[in-house]
Amino acid sequence: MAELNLKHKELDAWIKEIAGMCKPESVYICDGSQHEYDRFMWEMVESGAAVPLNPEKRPGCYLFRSHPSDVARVENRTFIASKTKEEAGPTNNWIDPDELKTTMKNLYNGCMKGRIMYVIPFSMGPIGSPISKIGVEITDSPYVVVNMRIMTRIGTKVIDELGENGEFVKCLHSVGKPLAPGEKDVSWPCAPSIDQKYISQFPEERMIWSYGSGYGGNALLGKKCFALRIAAVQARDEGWLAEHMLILKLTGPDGNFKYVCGAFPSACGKTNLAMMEPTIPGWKVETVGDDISWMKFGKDGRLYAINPEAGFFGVAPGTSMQSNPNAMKTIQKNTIFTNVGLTDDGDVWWEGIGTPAPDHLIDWEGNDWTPDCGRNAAHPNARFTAPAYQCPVIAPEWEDPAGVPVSAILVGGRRKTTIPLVNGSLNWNHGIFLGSIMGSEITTAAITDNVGQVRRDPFAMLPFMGYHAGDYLQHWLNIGKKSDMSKLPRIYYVNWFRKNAEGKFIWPGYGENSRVLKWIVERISGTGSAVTTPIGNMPGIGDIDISGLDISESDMAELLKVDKEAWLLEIESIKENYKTYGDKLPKELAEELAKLEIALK
Ligand code: O2Y
Ligand code: MN
Repeated sequence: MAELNLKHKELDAWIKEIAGMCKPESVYICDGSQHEYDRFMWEMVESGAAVPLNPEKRPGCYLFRSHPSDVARVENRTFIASKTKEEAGPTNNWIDPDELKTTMKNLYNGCMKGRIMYVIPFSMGPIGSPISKIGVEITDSPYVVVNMRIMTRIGTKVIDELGENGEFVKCLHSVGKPLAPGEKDVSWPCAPSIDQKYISQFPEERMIWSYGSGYGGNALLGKKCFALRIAAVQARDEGWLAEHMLILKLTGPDGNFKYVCGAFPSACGKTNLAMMEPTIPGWKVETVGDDISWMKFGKDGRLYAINPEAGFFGVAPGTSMQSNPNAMKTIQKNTIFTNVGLTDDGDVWWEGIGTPAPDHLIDWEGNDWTPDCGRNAAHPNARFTAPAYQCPVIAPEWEDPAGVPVSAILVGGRRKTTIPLVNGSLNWNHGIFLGSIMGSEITTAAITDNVGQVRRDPFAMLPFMGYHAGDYLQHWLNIGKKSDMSKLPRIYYVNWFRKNAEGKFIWPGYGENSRVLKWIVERISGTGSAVTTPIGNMPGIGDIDISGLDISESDMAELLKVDKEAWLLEIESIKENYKTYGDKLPKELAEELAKLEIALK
């Protein structure tokens, strides 16, 4: 510790304080170099934590297998420790911050014994952009370091950007598995029981403490913890938006382009949409981001978005050359795979990859696997971590520090009935209303009692709002009040997942979704037509370009129908959901709901 003497005194003092509490064997400040990354990878290969993949098939790629108890974000162990329970609201787990700190300090005390404490200075967004923010993650996991190097911009250049007193978010992480003298490490250390895991956000202090898990969103603290939960609070206080949205660039045959953001809950094909290959001739989609969008006002009064991340942490199962060819090309090299199958020739395989299952492989738990063994080769939440610059359709301006001007925001969910293929908002408040009611039908067998019910997930932010959900929606409404509404993005509610009476999807989805994007761009550009309905501005039959698509007129009519009976039931369900907000339900949203009911009757 004696050699540590950073010119940023607050950072220097914090590192020393954490080292004093966690008692690591040594402290290492990451410089972010390729050499450093390669060294950590090889150390993990040597220790048995990582498997290098066949360099002829997947150059620069590695496979990790997590502990079977540590495979996904743990929402029931995720806490918003604001000063009062009221500030965290009804949709977050709240613990008094002092009580939580006492509990966690006990866990942190000596938790890094026998391990190296890595200090990762990182920037969310291009270094130096007025929209970017800096964090420093302290962790005892080298797996976290290598993933953070792909997912964010890390190292000495970030320390330089911080200067002597730059602002940063303190992010502390430990896998929660100290080593006794001489004890051999396991390949995926983590806390032994679920109730020892804590993913804690302290919004007022802009601070994150994570303990016990080494996986994804629990451990890569720049992503959900900072870029959404803490940034949402910063955005509220500073007048901008930190959202769970993809950002894409859509260019038409005339060369004109628009930027579109999109909020979707999980299992709606968000990464696929962000990298989509349009089926309509002459149209092109390029990716700016696949998961998170930070939007701030430019001098011209428009909202400009950056992708605060530098990589993709995508779900592997289901990703194929058919569902997402550009993701498949992105992960060809320099990619970290977690919890996928390992083929006998050193490649990866997962369910839904689009190639036949090999006769034998090693599954995500490290066991022999054959197609008839009755188990999955990959965990359903297996992931790839890949650099965004490797994406063949990354937009050239994806790292523009000024961000990209947003013309439209999509909101959507997975709904087999009621919600049409696309519905345009009537105005800003109506758009926020659409964002507030979005969600997906519950399909998981884990929640059998509720199968078929809608889990409302406003702007896909339910697990990521760092404060009261009612205040969050009010912030969106206030953004409208403070600005020239004519310059704000238009909001569209889309639903790719309508089913017919036989239970089959009516709309083909994937690249065909470009037909809906085309209509949206035509609307924003003032050339597309629409009909005003009780629920919003919708395409009339014939307004969506279906040339070359094998879909009947009656199916299109079904996709674009306003099903009055179903909407009246929907209204009852929305009313029920709105009760969650108590007296924090924004009055503008109650008014929108009342207007909708009147319009439908
Ligand atoms: O399971 C995890 O820890 C990852 S969660 C995740 C990863 C990438 C993008 N989105 C998500 C999410 O939960 O929304
Ligand atoms: Mn996400």
